[in-house]
Amino acid sequence: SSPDTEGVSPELEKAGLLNKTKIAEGGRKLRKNWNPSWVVLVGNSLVFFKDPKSQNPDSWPGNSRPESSVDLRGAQLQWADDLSSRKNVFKLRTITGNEFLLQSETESLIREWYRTIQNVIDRLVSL
Ligand code: I3S
Repeated sequence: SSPDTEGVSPELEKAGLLNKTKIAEGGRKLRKNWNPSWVVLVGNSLVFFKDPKSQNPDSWPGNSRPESSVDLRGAQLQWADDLSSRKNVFKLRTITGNEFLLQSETESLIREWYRTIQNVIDRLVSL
């Protein structure tokens, strides 16, 4: 890392490839568009990348910047197999009314993501 960012990078909690679609923006429904996304849980945020090579915050803003990011404070998670024909789907709703579906073919993997994100949300409530 460069000297001016050393020591201030938030802790990287988890990173991996999930399928993602945004289904609402500010409470307004959007048309689904599933895409693979490199998802990084870091500090209070879930950060989405197109490029799996940029998960390390020390490389930001390197050759691939985040596509978008989500503030987990006040966010809500729920299993959402009713919202998709896909299996292993959960919905993440931000406090601003943005909604995402995240999905993996691997049940254990999506469960681990759910648990880890929920832990961060819970931790933020008590701060
Ligand atoms: O919940 P929906 O609207 O049935 O979701 C499906 C559609 O959005 C479809 O797109 P178009 O209707 O724009 O062609 C997507 O291709 C599907 O992937 C969506 O359903 P799943 O079950 O994959 O979430």
